[in-house]
Amino acid sequence: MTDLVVTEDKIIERILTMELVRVTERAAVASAKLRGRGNEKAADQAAVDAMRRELNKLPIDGTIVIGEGERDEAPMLYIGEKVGTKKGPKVDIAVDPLEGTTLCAKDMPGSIAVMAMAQAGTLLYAPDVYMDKIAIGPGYPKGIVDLDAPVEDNIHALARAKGVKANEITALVMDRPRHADLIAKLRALGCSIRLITDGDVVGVIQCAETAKTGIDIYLGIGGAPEGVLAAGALRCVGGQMQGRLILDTPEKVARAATMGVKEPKKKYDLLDLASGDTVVAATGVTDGALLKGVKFSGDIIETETIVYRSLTGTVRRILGEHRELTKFHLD
Ligand code: VTB
Repeated sequence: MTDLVVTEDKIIERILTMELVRVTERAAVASAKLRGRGNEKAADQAAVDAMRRELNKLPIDGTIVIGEGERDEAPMLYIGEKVGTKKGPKVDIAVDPLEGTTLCAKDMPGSIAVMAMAQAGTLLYAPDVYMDKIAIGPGYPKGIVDLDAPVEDNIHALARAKGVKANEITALVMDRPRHADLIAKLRALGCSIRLITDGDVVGVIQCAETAKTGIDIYLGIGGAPEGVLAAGALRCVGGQMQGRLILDTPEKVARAATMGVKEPKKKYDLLDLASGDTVVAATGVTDGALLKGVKFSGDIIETETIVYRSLTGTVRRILGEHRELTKFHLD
């Protein structure tokens, strides 16, 4: 199912797959302690601190390619920051220490701690701008939907391939005013629309698990960093995705250019977003469709983590039981 286009030199040490679990677990636990406190910044900072501490213990020579922002606006996990012990392979790291900060601050479903690791130079250096995205799950002919095709054509093509009517297709869309036109078109087709308030990393992943989630297609505009993280997971399960950065001001075009984006209007395919052996790990912070949130029960802290590895197509779910007595949260 997975696309084995990765050359030998792009394979990362598989032991690192398991190492990512600790990183997202700890970020999730740290932010979960601030669930429902109405303080997005504090919850995010807790996740950032914990993630950075754990990343720096890994035997990697890592560079943050997607992080908390540029150096001047983010003191930690900024784009370009070096992480790890430096005694190991050169890798790209993409992080969203707390994806869905609002969800966490309001104790609503769907916030996660998520990161991706891949061989250096294989993840898109996406600036923190919007990305127009389209994604479907595995099992469809390649190119059946296209970011530039009218939404009606995409839905009809997908419905035909699935052997259903257009009004039996379910699309996942972020509930934003910018999607009014898209939503109206989907409504006119009679599609079912699952609207989400935040968290489109999971949103994209959900369209690859149609049998479980009922979602056939992800459509609309979300964050570009989230797009790259989701692409890493889709590479593993074998779906299709396209994305285009929304660089609608000369400043954004210039900033993207400094990050290596030469064609501002380029339509990125899954393999442009994540071309190497990519590992993605996510731990639930609040309960959600993909993962259970962190559970505090007495001295025991329970976590659920999912890890995707594109090279092998392996998806692992890891339940953790952590004991605070062992100073889990300390160095
Ligand atoms: C999404 C979503 C995030 O930002 O990418 C979105 O995954 C995009 O930005 O959880 P807007 O909120 O401006 O629409 C989040 O909602 C928050 O980071």
